[in-house]
Amino acid sequence: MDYMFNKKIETISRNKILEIQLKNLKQIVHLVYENVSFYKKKFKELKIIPEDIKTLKDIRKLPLTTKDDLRDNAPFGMIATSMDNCVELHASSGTTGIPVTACYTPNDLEIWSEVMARCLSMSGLTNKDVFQNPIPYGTFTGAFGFHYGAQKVGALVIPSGMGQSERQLKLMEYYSATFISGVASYAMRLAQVAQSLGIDLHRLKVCNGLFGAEMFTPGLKKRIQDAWNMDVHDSYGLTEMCGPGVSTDCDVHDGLHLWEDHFLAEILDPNTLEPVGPEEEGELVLTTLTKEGMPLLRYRTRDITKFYDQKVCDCGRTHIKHTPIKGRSDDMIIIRGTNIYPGQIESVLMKNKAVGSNWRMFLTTDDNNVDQLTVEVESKSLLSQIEQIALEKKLIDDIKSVIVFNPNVTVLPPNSIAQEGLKAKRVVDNRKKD
Ligand code: DLL
Repeated sequence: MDYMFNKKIETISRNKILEIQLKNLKQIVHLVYENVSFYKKKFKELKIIPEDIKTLKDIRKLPLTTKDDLRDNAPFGMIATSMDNCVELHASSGTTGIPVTACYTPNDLEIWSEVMARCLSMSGLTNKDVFQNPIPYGTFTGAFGFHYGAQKVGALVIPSGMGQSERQLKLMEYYSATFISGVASYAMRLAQVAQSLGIDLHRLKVCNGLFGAEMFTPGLKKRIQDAWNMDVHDSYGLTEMCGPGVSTDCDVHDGLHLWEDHFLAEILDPNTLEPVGPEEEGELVLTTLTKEGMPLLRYRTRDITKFYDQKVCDCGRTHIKHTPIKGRSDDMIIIRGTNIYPGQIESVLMKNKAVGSNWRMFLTTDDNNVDQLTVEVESKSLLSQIEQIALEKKLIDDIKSVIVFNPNVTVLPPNSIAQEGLKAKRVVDNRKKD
């Protein structure tokens, strides 16, 4: 069974967790009310004061916070302390406009390291490991979160940064790396590069990996496991909370433990904004309980998941578990009246052994004004024309069974879909908008 970085807090009783949450919630509510004009205004509009928060259920009286609120107050309008107290800044990639900026006090960095150390230990990292971190070091939270956490565990960190796949593989071999991290799709990209260079990944010493930052279906997880012959864990997080470090799956591999002493989680119906029923799916909404730099109340993550009802896991941890993120509510595509998450397509593709790991989907409108879906996917190895046509037919049938109508499928040779940017871009929507 996996090692616990902070056994006392990871196995603390449910009653105690709730007690800590209430105490911290009251404090954070005071902090933002007194220091962030955005929240002071919201409290006035809602006719509430911090003293109205008497129980955890009272959280529902508090305002929700959205990415637009953060953008409207960018870059530093949501900071709850003097800038003199902040020592580090990170920002989300800002693919859709103004980046979200978060500032950290020394205590925020300490807590970030602690939650990441818990996630990494849960995934098997110890002070005997050589930890390679192939994530870009920069304003993206990924590299620093893993770096701080791995050092806190006491592992030897190789800050290899991202890119230059051949160099990454050589470093792994040269320094006998035992544990790697990264953006989920990059682990598969590295495996493909290794194959084309004739490097046998099973000969490397790497036996554990913790990945995340984007859609991470069980199918892709299994692919990475098999390609690298290692145990793979799923790491979830977002810049607005700290970066990676919010939750990770334990060795039971059935749900991700979310650190409830630092984050208070709710799952709401994204349309009604009411809490969903037990084990029902909805949008994850998070409140930071201990942050000083940029504490947030009820932040709408847009990430779709559900909680498990079971409170104590076989691993002994008491912190709540959620299912792997199914997708973002803003990623859901409605095509010919059917709701599709890209993850559903990926799940079908990853089940097929002839399929490689890179894929994307195009949405277009044909001359009759009907929406069309085309899935482009790489094959695992070079195929003959007959094999290619057979695979395309098979994938059309398999995808149809999930989305009801016939998609177009094009199978491409290995390594032919170029990846731009840090996170894989799976959906290209070129439909006519009227
Ligand atoms: O991606 C933080 C991170 C870095 C997490 C490295 C894990 C590993 P952002 O760039 O702010 O932060 O993007 C956050 O990415 O709201 C999810 O939609 C998505 N995401 C992150 N982790 C996962 C995961 C980092 N494990 C957004 N599974 C989140 C699915 C994920 N989606």
